[in-house]
Amino acid sequence: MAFSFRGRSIKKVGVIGSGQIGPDIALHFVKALHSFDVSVVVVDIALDALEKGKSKLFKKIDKGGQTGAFKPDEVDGMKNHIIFTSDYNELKGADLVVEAATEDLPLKKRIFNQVESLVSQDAILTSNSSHLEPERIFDELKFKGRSLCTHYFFPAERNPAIEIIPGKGTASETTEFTMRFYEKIGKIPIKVGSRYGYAVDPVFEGLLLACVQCVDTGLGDTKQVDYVASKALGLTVGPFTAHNLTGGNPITAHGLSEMHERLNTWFRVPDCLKELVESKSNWVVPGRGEKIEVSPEKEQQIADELMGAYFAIVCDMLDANIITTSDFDLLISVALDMKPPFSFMNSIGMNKAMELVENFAKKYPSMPVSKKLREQAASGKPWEILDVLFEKKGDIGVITIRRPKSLNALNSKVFKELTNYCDIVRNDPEIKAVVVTGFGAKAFVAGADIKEMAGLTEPTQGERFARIGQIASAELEKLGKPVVAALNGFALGGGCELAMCCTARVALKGLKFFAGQPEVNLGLIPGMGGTQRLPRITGFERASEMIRTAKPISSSQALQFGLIDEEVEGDVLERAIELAQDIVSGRVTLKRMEMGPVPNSPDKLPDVDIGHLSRAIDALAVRAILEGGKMTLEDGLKNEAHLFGQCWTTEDNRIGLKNFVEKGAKSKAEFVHR
Ligand code: DAK
Repeated sequence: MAFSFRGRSIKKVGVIGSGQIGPDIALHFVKALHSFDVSVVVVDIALDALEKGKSKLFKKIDKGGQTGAFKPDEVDGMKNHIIFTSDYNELKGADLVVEAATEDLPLKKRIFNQVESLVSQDAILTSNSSHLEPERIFDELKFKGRSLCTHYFFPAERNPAIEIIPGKGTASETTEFTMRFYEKIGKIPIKVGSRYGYAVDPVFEGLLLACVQCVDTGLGDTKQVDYVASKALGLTVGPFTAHNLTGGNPITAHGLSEMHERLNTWFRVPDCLKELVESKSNWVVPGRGEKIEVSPEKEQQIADELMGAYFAIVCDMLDANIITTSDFDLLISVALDMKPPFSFMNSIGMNKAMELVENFAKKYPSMPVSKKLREQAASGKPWEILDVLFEKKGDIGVITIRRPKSLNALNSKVFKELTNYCDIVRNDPEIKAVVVTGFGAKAFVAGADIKEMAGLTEPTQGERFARIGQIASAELEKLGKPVVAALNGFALGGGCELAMCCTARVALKGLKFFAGQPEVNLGLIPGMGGTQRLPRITGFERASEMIRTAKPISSSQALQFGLIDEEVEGDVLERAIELAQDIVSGRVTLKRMEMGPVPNSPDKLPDVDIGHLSRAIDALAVRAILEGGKMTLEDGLKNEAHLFGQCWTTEDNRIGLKNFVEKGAKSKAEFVHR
C-alpha cells in the first residue's frame, strides 16, 4: 500500500537529522501515514543523535499509548514503520525527503547533493530551514522543480502551522501538491514568498531584539520586559523565556545578523545576546507564578514600544509581498500562539497602530515605516482578514472556508464573505462554475458557529444572524452557475445545509462520521433549510430521523440516501473541479430538487426514539418538516425560519447552547422539555 494523492504515490518518507526537530517531524509523518503502510526513515551520521532521537520519539509514542491518544495497534503500527539509521542508502526509494539538519548552508547543499543521487528525479525534496531561501539551498540540484522549504514549528508533531516556501525554481505542481498534502495530513500550510527568515522568524527574533532594546533604554529589566511582552502581545511566555526554552538557540543571533544584511538595518545582534550565546547562559526571567512589579506608566511604555516593533515588522513583510494579511494572522496565531497582528491592529484602530509604528521608527530610524500600513491607515479602513478564500482555477472559482480552530464553523463574517464571493462569481463571465470546500483534513463545516449563536441574547441579534445566513445560502443556491460542494470532512448542521444548497455534492470516501443535523442537541432546529431540503433529497423518513435524533450518517450512507453524488478516493477538491467542468460542458446532468410542494408528502412522521433530547424542540422540528412538505421550498424556508426563531422562546434552547459553550460538544444537555 501507499499514500496516493493527486497522482503521486508516497511509500517512503525520509527525514534527515535526528537533532532537535527531526524526530518530531518523523513522528508526525508516521502518525499520519503508518496506516497506509508508509515507512519513515530518519537518517543522521551521528550515532548518539540517532539513539537520542529514537528514544525521544518512542517515548512520545508510548506516552500517547498510555494516555489513550493512540490505540495499542497504532502504537505498534507507528513503531513498525519507522527506522533510525546512519546509512543514507536507506533513503533509496523515498518519495519525499525532509532535511532537518543544522542551519548551515554548505551542509544542506552537501546533503541534497547526496540525496539527489539516491532518489528518483520526481521525489520531492524539502528543507526545514528556518531562514535560508530555497534558491540558495537548492541552486545546485539537477532537478530544482521538485524542491522547496517547509518550515515546521515547535513541537513539530503537534503544532499544525507550517510555512511552505517555494523558490524561483520550484515547479507550481510541487508547491500545489505540497500544500494540499500537508493539509491532508493535518497541518495548516501557509505559503510564504522566498525571503530570508520567511514570515515568522523575523517576528520571533525581532521581538527578542525589541525586548533587549527596551532593557537597554532603561524601560525595564529583563523580567519586567518579558512579563509585559507576554501580556501585551498575548504570548504564553515572553520572548526572553521562550529563548531560554530553546536552549539559548544560537540561530537567533545568527538570524538577526543576517536580517541586518538582508531585510533592514534595524535588525542586529545585540551585544548581550552574543555574550549570552558564548557563555551558554540564560536570560533572567520571571519564575513560575512570580509576581512582577511594573509601574502602569512603564508598562504602557514597554507595551507601546513592543507593539510598534511588532506592527512595523509584519507590515514590512506586506511591502515585500511575501504573505497576505489573512495568511499571516492565521500563521502567527497558530505557530506562535500570540495575538494575530492584523486583527490586533484592527482592534486598537489603524490610527493608533500607525502612531505606534511611527513612534517606534522615530526612536529607531533604521526601521522603515511600511507603505502599505500608511495606505491602509489613510484609507480609514481596517485590514481585510478573510476567513473564506477565493481562487480561480481556470474557469472554476474555488471558495474555501478556512477557520481551522472552529472546524470551519459558519459565523456572520463567513456568511458575509460567502455572499461577496457570490457577487464576484455572478459578475465574472470567465467563471463558469464554483466549488465550495472546507479547509483542513477534518471538517467541511461543523455547523453554524455555536459560540456566536450562544452570545445572541436579543431577538434582533438572532434575526440579523438568521438573515445574513439565509442571504448567503440563497445566493449560493440561486447563483445561476453550477456549484459543487467538495466535502472534505464532516458536514454538520449549517454545513450540511450549505452543501444542500449546492448543485452537486462529492465527499471523501470512507468517512464514518460524516453528515448530520445535530441542532436538537443544542435546543435548536435546523435553520438554514435542513428541514426543507433534507426531506426533498433523502425522503421524509430518513430526513426526519436524522433531524430528530441528531444522529450523523457515514459517507457511504449519504451516497445511498442520495445526499451526495459521489464518494471520492484521493483529492476531493480535484474531483469536484472536474465534476463542475463536466456539468458546465453538459457531460453530466443532475436531478433538480423539487421546488414545489412535495408530492404525497406525509401527514405524520414515523415514531423515533429521541432519548434525552428536548420534546419541546422536537415538536418544532416535526412541524417544520411536515408543514414544509406541503409548501413550496420558498415558503417552507420561511416557515422554518419562523419556527427556528420559536426555539428562543423555550428554556431548552438556552440549556442546549449553554451546555455546548460551557461543557463542549460531547456533553449531553439536561433538557427540561419546555
Ligand atoms: N461552532 C463553534 N465552534 C465549534 C463548532 C461549532 N459548530 N464545532 C466545533 N467547534 C470548535 C470546538 O468548540 C473546539 O473549539 P476549542 O474547544 O478547541 O476552542 C474546536 O472546534 C474543535 O472541536 P472539538 O474539540 O469538539 O473536536 P472533535 O473532533 O472532538 O469533535 C465535532 C468534532 C464536530 C464532532 C464536535 O466539535 C461537534 O459536535 N461540534 C458541534 C457540531 C454541531 O452541533 N453543529 C451544529 C451547530 S448548529 C441559520 C443558519 C445556520 C444554522 C442555523 C440557523 N439561519 C440562517 C437561521 C445552523 C445551525 C447549526 O449548525
